[in-house]
Amino acid sequence: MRGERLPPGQREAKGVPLRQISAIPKSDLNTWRLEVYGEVEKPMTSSFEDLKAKPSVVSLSDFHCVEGWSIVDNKWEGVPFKAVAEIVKPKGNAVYVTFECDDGYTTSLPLSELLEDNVLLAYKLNGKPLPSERGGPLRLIIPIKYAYKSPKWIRKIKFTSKQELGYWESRGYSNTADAWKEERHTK
Ligand SMILES: Nc1nc2c(c(=O)[nH]1)N[C@H]1C(S)=C(S)[C@@H](COP(=O)(O)O)O[C@H]1N2
Ligand SMILES: [Mo]
Repeated sequence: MRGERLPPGQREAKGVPLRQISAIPKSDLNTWRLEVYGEVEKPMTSSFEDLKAKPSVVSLSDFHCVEGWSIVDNKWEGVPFKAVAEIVKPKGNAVYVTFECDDGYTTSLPLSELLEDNVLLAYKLNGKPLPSERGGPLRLIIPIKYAYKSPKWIRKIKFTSKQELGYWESRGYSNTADAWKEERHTK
């Protein structure tokens, strides 16, 4: 129900829980590069400086883990995903996008859902540089989905014609993961 503050079955978290499949990766911003490739006309490699020079937006949203906790009122700041899509020019057969992260984590989403205004490649949280434990230097934020669709430590973004199943999605978690429809597990 959209009238409720939190999606069904969610409670406000105490503190800020962290979730990752292994150790928190550290990276050197001077040598860090984001690679955008796959089914695109203009593959791109960006330094952190290049990304920060692009027009940024601020988006306030709540954050929902499939385990049942939510963190409300997060002020994320970064580059809208659709701005990156406009630069790399997806080919006609690019229908999905896979995110590849420094810890080996992966997740994927339909390109159409990534083009919504509130989907960000975020590098700031609540006015400060995104801390490494929260996914810095760069994470995706897609507020409508459970948080396993918001990958931390993104290093590569791959446009694909077929959907590649992500880490949790290949372990029984929903591939659509809409928090408001309570899509937690594979049916
Ligand atoms: N790279 C990476 N991103 C990830 C994960 C992960 O293990 N590795 N876990 C996901 C899950 S299950 C959740 S709940 C959120 C947790 O984000 P937080 O640590 O900022 O609270 O990150 C998501 N993104
Ligand atoms: Mo999660």
